Amino acid sequence: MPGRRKFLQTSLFGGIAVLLRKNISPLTEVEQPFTKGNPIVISTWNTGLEANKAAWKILVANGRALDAVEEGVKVTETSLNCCVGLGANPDRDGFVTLDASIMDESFNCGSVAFLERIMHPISVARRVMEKTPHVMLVGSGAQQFAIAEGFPIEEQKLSPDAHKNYEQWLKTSEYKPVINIENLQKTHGPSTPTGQSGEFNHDTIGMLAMDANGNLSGSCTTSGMGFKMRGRVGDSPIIGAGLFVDNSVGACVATGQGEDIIRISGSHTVVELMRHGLSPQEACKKAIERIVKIKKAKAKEIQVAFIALNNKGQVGAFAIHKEFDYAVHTNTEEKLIKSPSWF
Ligand code: SD4
Repeated sequence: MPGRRKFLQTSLFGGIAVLLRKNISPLTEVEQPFTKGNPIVISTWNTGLEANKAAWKILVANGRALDAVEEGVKVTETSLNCCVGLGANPDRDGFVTLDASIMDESFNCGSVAFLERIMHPISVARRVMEKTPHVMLVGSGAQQFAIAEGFPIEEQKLSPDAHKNYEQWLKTSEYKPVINIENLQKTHGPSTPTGQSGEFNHDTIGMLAMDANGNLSGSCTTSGMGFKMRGRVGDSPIIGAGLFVDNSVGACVATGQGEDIIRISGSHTVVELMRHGLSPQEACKKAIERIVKIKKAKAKEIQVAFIALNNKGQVGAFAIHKEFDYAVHTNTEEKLIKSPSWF
């Protein structure tokens, strides 16, 4: 039946009851057989719920998936107390530096890296895609381009949360990324390894959408790992690592330890696995397995998660560690899904 969703349940009844109370679904695979006019948007982490709403407004009005994934993640970039954008944790020198990428249904793509003092790196990435002969601009060149395109230059100032986290981090000045998870306090207690006091310690939103014409697009925007070396760039702005879209197969976006996502060209790998017949869920799992094998015992210390959407409208995800959620919005439901994980 068109539009029918099939849910694969992986939890016991008790677990389901708890999760439903929290509006977190235990379901691990959503299948939405593609029919024209049946759009879908998915995004990483619980911040994806709000971002999906903005994307959905565009999809439901028969807009392009490309517009949806740009507008969606802009919501997260704007929320200054959040994990993404100018409100996020700085690098070890105390500056917030941003990376973003966007890709449409025709292999058009654009990205920015090491961009400072611009509120919406995702929109600058789109301008790079649409207005330059290049795919990627970085640092002062990216900022110069953004200003020339009319993007306002923002004040150089840490958000109150980021300021507090940075002060705390300076006490040891040790770069030791903590595993990106949600429900941080549940796992670490009130004093978390980097001093972060909120419910989560992730720094990224990745979003994938299919519009009413069956076209796919994706976006990814991040402040990168907090307290990174100045000039460090992660996977998010690297097409094929943080994000990849092939309209004839599917799309994938990544979050977590960027260095280890780059190592296996993560998002491209997931799309290639789907091309060879794996479901989005299986493809994400296989790519995670590859990272776990490479990292050996160190896999316990890092988080990586992939979410994927194929061109039939099926979605899936897989993470190294638990406490990775992703948000799904279809024409009948909006929910947070708990991703299955290696550990
Ligand atoms: C990075 N992948 O810069 C990003 C970080 C991230 O949640 O996803 N944090 O490596």
